[in-house]
Amino acid sequence: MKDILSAPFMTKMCETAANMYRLGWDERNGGNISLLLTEEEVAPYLDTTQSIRVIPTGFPAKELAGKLFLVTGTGKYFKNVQSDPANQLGIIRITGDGEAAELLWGWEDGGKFTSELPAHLMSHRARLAVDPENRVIMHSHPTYTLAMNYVHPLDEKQFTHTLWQMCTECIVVFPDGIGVLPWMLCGTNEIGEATAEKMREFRLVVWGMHGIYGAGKTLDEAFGLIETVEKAAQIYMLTAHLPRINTIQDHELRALAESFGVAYRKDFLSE
Ligand code: 2HA
Ligand code: ZN
Repeated sequence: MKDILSAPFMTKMCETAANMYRLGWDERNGGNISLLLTEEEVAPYLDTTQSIRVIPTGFPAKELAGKLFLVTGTGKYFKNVQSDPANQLGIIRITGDGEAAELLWGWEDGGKFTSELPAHLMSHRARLAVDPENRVIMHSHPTYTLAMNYVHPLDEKQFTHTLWQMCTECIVVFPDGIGVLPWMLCGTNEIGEATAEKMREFRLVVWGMHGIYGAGKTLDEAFGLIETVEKAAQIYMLTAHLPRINTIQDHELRALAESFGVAYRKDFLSE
């Protein structure tokens, strides 16, 4: 077997968590990531028939039975992922009945998956139904995005529109817009179900006054979505209290989306 710490999925996960920490999105144990792995990419590094322990998930995910995920651990700090992956991360396989996770690697100190596993698994299920290539669900607490939650209406049309206006590239990067949930209790099946419902329509979902979820085919795609939202939110927060004398007009946003050929939320622009 090859050294699993050298596997591309592992090094990329560590690099991504390190970048998220460096950008201030994941203080203390804030944030979590799950990456869907294929048997083929794991096989050279791990005997996937060897289960270390079985951990109940607390909800059924039958559609994901047998699937492998690399996941961040509950109570673990993103700050430490790169230097200590075997305690911070785990590779799990969803059991045949969909109600538990077999630990195949990681959490060597007895740890387990993120408390937000319901939101992650339900979101994977929702994204896979619309995009069979989706592999990543990512959650974090980016500073300016969160700040904006306190001073801007938590309405998905208005929230998306404001961010589209903040950087020319926004409508090209997230033409599908941003779903917005009100403040809800985190770590529950309810917020997981609500997130997954939004994920049928959006790759980005704001958890009101908590943080953001991003989905993508790769870690870079999910990261890049959140990074672009955060950049736009930063510009909003740097300018919201100042008189606005210039703005990108809706006809210009439309021209951008048409020129780049992206499927954008036309109903998020005025006529
Ligand atoms: O895992 O971010 O939402 C820590 C969190 C919970
Ligand atoms: Zn959180």
